[in-house]
Amino acid sequence: MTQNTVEKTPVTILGLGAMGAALARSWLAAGHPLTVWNRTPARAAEFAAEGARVADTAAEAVAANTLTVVCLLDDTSVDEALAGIDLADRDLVNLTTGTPAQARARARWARDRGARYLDGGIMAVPPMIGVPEAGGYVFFSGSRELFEQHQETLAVPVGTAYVGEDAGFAALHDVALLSAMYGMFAGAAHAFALIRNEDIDPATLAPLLADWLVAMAPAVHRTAEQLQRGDYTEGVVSNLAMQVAGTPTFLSTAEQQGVSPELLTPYFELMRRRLAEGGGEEDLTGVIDLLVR
Ligand code: FVH
Repeated sequence: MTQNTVEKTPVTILGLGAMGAALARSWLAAGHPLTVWNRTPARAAEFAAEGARVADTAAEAVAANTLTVVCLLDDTSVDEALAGIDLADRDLVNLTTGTPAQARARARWARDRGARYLDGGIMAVPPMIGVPEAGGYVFFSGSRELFEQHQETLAVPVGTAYVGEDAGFAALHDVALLSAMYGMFAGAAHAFALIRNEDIDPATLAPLLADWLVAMAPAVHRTAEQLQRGDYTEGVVSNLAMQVAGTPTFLSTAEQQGVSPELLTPYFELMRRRLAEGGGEEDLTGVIDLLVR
């Protein structure tokens, strides 16, 4: 073991699925002493050859180091993996995707067991781990003290973005961004469906689609400004009345192409409702108020 290795914070990781394995390898590559545990032992065995200590049980893995990173399938898996384990004086960083409520409950649960807790939402897919130029990062929330103490270690696999003491905020940011992503994928699915039965190569549509989505994305900054001011008519480029007038074109085109409009209609319905309420001169921002119950 080199002097350099000795100085790196030892890390325990619970969960060696696609994401956990990528995280584990990046800490190993950076010279962090690593203890790993996985429910299915076969997945952990290969890490021994890569320099990790393989624990037989989650309890043994947690006892091995102060800092434990959890990256399991869901909150139920975390419950099952950590059941009955002594967490006193441990630093628990949970990167398992969950809801804000689950994160807050887990923070209370950890505190009741004497652990410091940080929740994380991973904004990256496994191939982005350990590749700084890929732009991945993790939202963290919960104990600021824990975050600041371990930031250097946590930043080894991907970037870090601390979003507050409320343990639920990382999950909330994570789910907000991923929800927007699904909206984008839904739009792209509709676009590809429109050309599916035509003599148009999807590979020629793809770059056009990507460039168009990138060109439109900065509109979210105007949305944020309008929400801050409470005035949705400020800086409007394409008003709601004009956009609603255009919706029959989209629906007719879908029908003519033999494509179900089911991904578009819920959004169009909200646009029509806002127009009916008098929002014709506004941007699409008014739709947000219709969503908030
Ligand atoms: N992979 C991705 O693209 C996304 C990117 C954004 C973040 N997500 C979240 O990361 C968590 C882990 O995801 P993953 O990709 O590693 O998932 P899997 O490859 O399916 O591995 C799941 C691991 O969880 C273990 N596990 C499942 N159930 C239990 C349980 N009841 N007790 C203990 N461990 C459990 C599973 O173990 P095994 O099946 O090998 O025994 C894997 O280690 C996740 O929250 C994503 O939403 C990934």
